[in-house]
Amino acid sequence: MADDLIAVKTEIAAKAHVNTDRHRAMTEAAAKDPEGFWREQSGRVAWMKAPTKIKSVDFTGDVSIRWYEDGVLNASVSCLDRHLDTRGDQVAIIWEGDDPNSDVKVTYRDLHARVCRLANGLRELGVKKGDRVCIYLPMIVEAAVAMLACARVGAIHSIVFGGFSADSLASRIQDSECSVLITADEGRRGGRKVPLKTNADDALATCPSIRHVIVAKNTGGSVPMQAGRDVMWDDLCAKQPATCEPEPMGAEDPLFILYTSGSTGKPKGVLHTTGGYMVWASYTHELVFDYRPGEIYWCTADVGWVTGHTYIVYGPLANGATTLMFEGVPNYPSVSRFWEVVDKHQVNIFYTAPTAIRSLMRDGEAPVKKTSRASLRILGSVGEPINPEAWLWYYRVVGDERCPIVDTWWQTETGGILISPLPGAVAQKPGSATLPLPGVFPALVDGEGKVLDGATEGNLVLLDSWPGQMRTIYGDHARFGQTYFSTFKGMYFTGDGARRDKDGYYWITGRVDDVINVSGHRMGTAEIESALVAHPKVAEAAVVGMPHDLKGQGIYCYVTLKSGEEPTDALRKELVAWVRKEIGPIASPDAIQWAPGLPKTRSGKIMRRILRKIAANETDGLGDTSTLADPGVVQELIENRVR
Ligand code: 6R9
Repeated sequence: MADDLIAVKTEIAAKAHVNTDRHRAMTEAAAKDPEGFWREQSGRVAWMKAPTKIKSVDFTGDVSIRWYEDGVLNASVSCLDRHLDTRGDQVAIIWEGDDPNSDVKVTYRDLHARVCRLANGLRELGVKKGDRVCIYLPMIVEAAVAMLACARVGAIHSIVFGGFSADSLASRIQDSECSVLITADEGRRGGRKVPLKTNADDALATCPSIRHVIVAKNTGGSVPMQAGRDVMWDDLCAKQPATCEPEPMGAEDPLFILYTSGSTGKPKGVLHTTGGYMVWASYTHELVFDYRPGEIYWCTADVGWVTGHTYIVYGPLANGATTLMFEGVPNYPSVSRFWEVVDKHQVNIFYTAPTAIRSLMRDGEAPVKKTSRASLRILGSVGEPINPEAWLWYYRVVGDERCPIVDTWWQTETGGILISPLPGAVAQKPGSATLPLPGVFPALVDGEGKVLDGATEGNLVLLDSWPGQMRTIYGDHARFGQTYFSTFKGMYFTGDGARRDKDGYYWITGRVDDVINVSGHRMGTAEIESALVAHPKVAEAAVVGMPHDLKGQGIYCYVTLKSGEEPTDALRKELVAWVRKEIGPIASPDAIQWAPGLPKTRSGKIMRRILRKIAANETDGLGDTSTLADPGVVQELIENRVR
């Protein structure tokens, strides 16, 4: 792997919130006096009553995690009210539609009024502190308004990604017994319409807890409305006052639930609370993106994922930023879309996922190079390991070698970024998430939970809490302890494996359930994928273990070629030789299957569980494929399995 350091850029360091010296000082302070450090950082949010108790954490026994527990606040006040005097007329949200000719700008003052109107509407419908409200919306401004309106009245929002099916929506509503659903007539993505209200109606047939449905008008498509249950957003809000008393919330009162899949069982309702989460969102957004007032910041995630929660809505708005919300997709109407939007809105900070970068790489440099991108200052990556090849393309082609890349490692469970370079402080290595943020204490442990020192590889754990950590699985605290704290006693287990190099840099190798063992050699599938993707003809690759008589496990590779490349036997041999050369003979692929498409979740994560089954020829029990973006690719892969 490329271990070359890319030095901190002096022009970034000169003005950065955190330079190398400050990074060191903060890291030391947070380790020496965590109470003092986090007391100081708590000043980032607007408290109705400032906390005097800072931290109370026990990772053993029943597991109890509390931060700022006697503080009182309301998240919507931190995101809106406190900015009105200083930046009421500043744009809070730039909305860019799927259609390149549609955009909208919403100031902090407008956003505050819209949130207050909906909050009053929710109260009129009987929503009280602690009630659960499900949000099933496309990427429109109403999604942010709905989140903040729930926060304003103390309701716990549970967002379900607009690409999820009626069944997935129903099971999430049932699990947390939501009383209100906020949706829209239809969504729009890549020129196509998504029938949200119709899906919602299907889901609600099995959701007796829902008393009211609020329907935002988006496409204007006609949708059935059920009298007594359904109300149009505009009708509900038109009559409401533009101010609304915020509900005083204890720091440990829940802010939201977000469902995420684990390696077993049903999706878990990850629960985040108010005070610690808000401090974490603000702290990490400012430090990692080096956010400065006046800058335009764009995270391409969907609010249906945790990245959208923390880095489109709560973090940026808490910091008074201008945050861009994008309804569309990277390749519509053309593969230049991202960069055209960057130029159109003069985006300074751009945060996306490796899967998007890799797919755009397939089309070469020209669609990028025809745009200016001169406004860009910092680039970010999140969601999966970014292979050095994609990292370097992002760095050279998109950022013109001018913009540092922050490769941010974190999880739904962690609430916000834990491991990432700070652009003014940490030299980068392509493919490494580098160092923990000040106040984060990762470690690598062996299979028995023994902490390993120095340059090594192991299971990634966190030895102590941070304010943004999840507090429980909604309705199942026992499962919380079982899932995260029982594998290694007294530590939070991430489920990821990582390598740490001689400079203390972390290289996330992927979920440990993706680790394969070939003839006693442990290998990260991400490592082999990264080698494959480094080949000039390969666009994307997914690697899984398969049963092998001699070696225990063999290496099975699914390879998507770049447009125009021919899948030949000669190329297959070339790729085997290539991987042997890149990693070593132990990493010699046993099978390479040409894959026109890979089974991905709608958030772009490859579903390796399915690929492992196909490789193992266990295609009878493929399990739930309902969360796939395109279930059709699975059949294609089964038919062309390599024997
Ligand atoms: C934020 C988010 C979490 C899992 C995580 C890890 C992978 C995320 C990564 C990364 C390597 C990064 N992951 N960021 N792996 N480098 N920068 O994606 O949350 O959807 O819960 O996924 O994603 O495997 O454990 P979530």
